Amino acid sequence: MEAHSKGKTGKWLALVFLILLLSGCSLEYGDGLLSLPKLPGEYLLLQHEIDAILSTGAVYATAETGGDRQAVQLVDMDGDGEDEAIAFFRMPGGDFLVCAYQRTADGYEEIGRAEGFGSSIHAVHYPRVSADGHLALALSWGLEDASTYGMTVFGITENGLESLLDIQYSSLLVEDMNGDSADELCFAVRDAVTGGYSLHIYNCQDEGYRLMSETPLCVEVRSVALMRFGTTRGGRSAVFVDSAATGGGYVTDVVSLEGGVAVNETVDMVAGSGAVTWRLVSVSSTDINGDGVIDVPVAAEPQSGQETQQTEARFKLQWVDFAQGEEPEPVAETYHSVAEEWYLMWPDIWGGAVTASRRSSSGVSRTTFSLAPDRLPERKSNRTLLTVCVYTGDNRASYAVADGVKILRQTAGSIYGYILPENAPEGYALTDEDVSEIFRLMERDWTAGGYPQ
Ligand SMILES: [Ca+2]
Ligand SMILES: [Ca+2]
Ligand SMILES: [Ca+2]
Repeated sequence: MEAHSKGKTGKWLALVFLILLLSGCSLEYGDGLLSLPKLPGEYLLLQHEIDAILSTGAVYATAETGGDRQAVQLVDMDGDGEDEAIAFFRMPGGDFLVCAYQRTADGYEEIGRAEGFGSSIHAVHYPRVSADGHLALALSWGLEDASTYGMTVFGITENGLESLLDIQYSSLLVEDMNGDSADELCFAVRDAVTGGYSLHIYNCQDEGYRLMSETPLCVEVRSVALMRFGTTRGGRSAVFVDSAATGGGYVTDVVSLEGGVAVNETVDMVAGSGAVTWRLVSVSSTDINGDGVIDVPVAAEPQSGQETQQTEARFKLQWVDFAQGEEPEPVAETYHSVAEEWYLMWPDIWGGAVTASRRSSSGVSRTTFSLAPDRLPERKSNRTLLTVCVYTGDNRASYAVADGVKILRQTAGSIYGYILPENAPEGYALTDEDVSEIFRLMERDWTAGGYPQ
């Protein structure tokens, strides 16, 4: 009886251990258990197959980034409603092994395997390859050159895992760009000889991924920072590619897809320049005014002022909608305090008459918006319109109370408050409602601050 009970306990412990192992490094990020796709029973049925591989000295492997990081993932690859299992291992010697299993009446059987060559599994994607729900397995490999990744896209066929595409790239977006219910793969690729970047769009045809279209990115691209999918002012689907620029600052390429042809809507056709999108500060394209069109942040001051630009001026951005063949359309202005992760939607009533200045002391930073001196000749009048105060450090709560600021937001490490002067210049004054409406935290602060963007 005792022995039986011990055996049972041992089995449960083994189960718990298995779950911990399977959820892999994602546990560290706190979402591992949430994203377990099914009950552990499915994993127990797999155990026999997995044990066979572990017994060769292999260990579980997990992806470094992305939403699909577990060592064992249950995914319906063929759209029949039954999940297949994909398992990742690191073999003795360092190569990676990926195995695919199909559910049978009493367990799982292997239907394919492939070996990987990278120094890590960077990410796992499952692009949809057809409207009927078939998925491919796209494995992104980390390479020794940290700015480049390798990708192998596998289809599951009767012959096992078959390679549909092998490519090296710098940045990737998986998205159905043309609305045919199958995902395109958009790669930013750096030319090893010229150093120039281009965007390559692949789609799945005839059971293979083929290059549908490609177009150069602007000559300023030093490294691609972020790619996102969205809609242009002209209503086209587009990839918005935000990049660090040679010579400093950032640029954006807006690449739309029209009739299967990629068109760069922001590049200067003659010089290949994307200077019209340049800004000094690290702010990404986003739908700043909430109208469904992605807007590109551009320096409010011309680029020629780069060397001498005042700190305050470089934080002012004009948000522009691009459409090929048309004048870019400004839709909003902001003041972005990137290091402090907040921004203001620039009030229309301020126009070009208001400047910003910043002072920092221990644990407090104050950004003051004032009417420019030439707009208010009487010297003694108060020119201040708004001061945004950011408190950090251990004493932040008591400092904020002592200063008598009104609190806007609190995050894990910062308190954001403001002061409105009592005698602000007429015509430019803001109300408390105005301030709470125009003050925002930058999106990347969402996880830390819990601000519902
Ligand atoms: Ca299936
Ligand atoms: Ca598509
Ligand atoms: Ca917009």
